[in-house]
Amino acid sequence: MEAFQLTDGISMKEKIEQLIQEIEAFNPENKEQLEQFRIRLLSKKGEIGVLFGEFKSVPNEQKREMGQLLNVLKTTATDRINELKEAFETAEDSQGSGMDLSTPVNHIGLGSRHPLAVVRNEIIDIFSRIGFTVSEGPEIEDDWHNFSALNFPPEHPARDMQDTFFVEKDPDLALRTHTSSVQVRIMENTKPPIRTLSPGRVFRNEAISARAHCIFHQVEGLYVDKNVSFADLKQTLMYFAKELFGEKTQIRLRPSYFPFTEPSAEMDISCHICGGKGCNICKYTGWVEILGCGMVDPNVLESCGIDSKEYTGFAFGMGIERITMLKYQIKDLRLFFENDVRFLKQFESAF
Ligand code: 2NL
Repeated sequence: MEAFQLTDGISMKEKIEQLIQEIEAFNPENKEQLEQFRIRLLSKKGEIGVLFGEFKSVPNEQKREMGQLLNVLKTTATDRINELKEAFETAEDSQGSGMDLSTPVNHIGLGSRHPLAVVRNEIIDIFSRIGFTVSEGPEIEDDWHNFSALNFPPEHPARDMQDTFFVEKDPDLALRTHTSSVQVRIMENTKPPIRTLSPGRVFRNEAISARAHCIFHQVEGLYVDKNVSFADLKQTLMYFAKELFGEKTQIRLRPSYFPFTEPSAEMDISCHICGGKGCNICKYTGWVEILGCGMVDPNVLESCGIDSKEYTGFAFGMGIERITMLKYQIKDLRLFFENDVRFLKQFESAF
């Protein structure tokens, strides 16, 4: 049987074999040559397309063989062209695009600790030297741990929506307004002696200003044991004040009131800026207030399952923002929360 002839005088089989050979030997110098080759063979009116077009004229008895050959031709062309294209692209990625692999990476500046973290860690260090350990608890609290166990009367203003962020009502869940709630949890599940420090974030519904924010940070301390006295409280806080503000620091306690302590006091330190002579930091009084404290109210001990006839305790609480502002003479509380690097950079040497 005679082979099917094409119009240019050679058989279709020969033409296909020629093309396969040419494809296998094809080695373009660049992407443009490769693209020309692809258009010549594989575009709509390309040579392979034309051959497929002529397939309908192939005699029936040769259709099977020609069909197979045509398919081999098409896959050989497609595979070879894709393979060459990929090789050009890989070469471009590693050098052709003008990228210099020896260029140093962008310098990422070293960060520094936030001033609030620096001061919090300093406070933790001071108290850990006299046996206090750090405790933590949830930021969303129930009414018992935030208020009731701490002797807050039912009509206390802090229980009002005006002052506290409630998450749910009946049963109440709120963002904790102090970290005393952590210490309630500790007392509930620890047998005294207890010496614990609870640093953390607390929340109050306040208008934001230079002196107030709805989020701030506290450190509270609690010591419960047999025979803990007000003298122990005073001595502990004097040690703390001298460690944090310097050996020459004096303290004084003024009577105050908290629902959870009795008696209660506010502690001032002698002004570390003017040494007591009077300046605008201490408002010309020579003293600055730094914390609140007192003897744990027996009702609180009992609420937490501690026998108030056997045990006594003292507690204190301070705002970390306030202490940090005093220590570094920061005038506006909002600076702590803006994360402006120009502010944060000023504390690079603080630790
Ligand atoms: C302040 C005053 C204070 C306490 C916190 C406390 C905790 C328990 C029992 C009794 Cl579990 N008291 N904490 C006591 C007195 C004062 O904080 O001005 N904070 C910023």
